[in-house]
Amino acid sequence: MKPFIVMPTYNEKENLERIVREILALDLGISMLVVDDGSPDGTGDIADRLASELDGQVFVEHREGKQGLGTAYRHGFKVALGMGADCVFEMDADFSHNPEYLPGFLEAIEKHDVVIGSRYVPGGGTENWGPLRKVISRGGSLYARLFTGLKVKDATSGFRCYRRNVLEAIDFSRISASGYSFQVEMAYVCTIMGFDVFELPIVFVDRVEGTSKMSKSIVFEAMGLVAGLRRKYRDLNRNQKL
Ligand SMILES: Nc1nc2c(ncn2[C@@H]2O[C@H](COP(=O)(O)OP(=O)(O)O)[C@@H](O)[C@H]2O)c(=O)[nH]1
Ligand SMILES: [Mg+2]
Repeated sequence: MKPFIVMPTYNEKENLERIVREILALDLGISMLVVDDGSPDGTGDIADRLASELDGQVFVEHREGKQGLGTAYRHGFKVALGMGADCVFEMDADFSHNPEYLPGFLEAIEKHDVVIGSRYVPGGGTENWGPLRKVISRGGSLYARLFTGLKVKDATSGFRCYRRNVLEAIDFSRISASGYSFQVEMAYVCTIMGFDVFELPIVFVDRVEGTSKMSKSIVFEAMGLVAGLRRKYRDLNRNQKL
């Protein structure tokens, strides 16, 4: 197994070094690919320093200006596959996604095509979130399930792992979401294509350092896009390449 973590960053100078070192200290043979969108706070320089110190374990892609989470992942997947990844993780830099879950993900991805860290299955949950963020997340998951018929309970979760063959089967030029709705679109496409999507319970902890990039426009993009998913992919059948 050659696992890669794609970690998008935008202004994560307080978190990046610590999370990278914590993940590598687990000694799971995981490589890390940071995709930084020209963070004004210098996160990209920290990533470069880590990449040269931890040569062969940490890699960096720099993009110009904030282009959204979805496009950062699309770019990162392509690069990680090009480097020979067998499975690719999505993971935030802000410690909301606890590195201690990584061994459980690696075990689960041996048996499933996609593993989603889920707050809304038994054993999962959230910590330190205010009431508004809870409502947005719960409401978002429910909204996604109602509009798309998805069985996945936490379709907006951004802590995931995909097997290589799943990412290779998807034509990313068709995935339109640039922001967080990317997660819902990916969960939907994977399900319709007949991949085995497994939800692993996780407790999501709100970030302590730095600030969230969630915004009203991201929520609105997500609502519109999710509502149109069924129609957009009505030609897509099980076991068919996208
Ligand atoms: N490269 C890149 N990373 C982003 C962008 N937006 C958010 N991120 C990163 O994506 C992860 C999740 O974002 P975050 O603000 O924590 O979202 P929240 O947890 O939903 O509040 C963090 O590591 C962010 O630094 C973006 O436009 N480009
Ligand atoms: Mg976060």
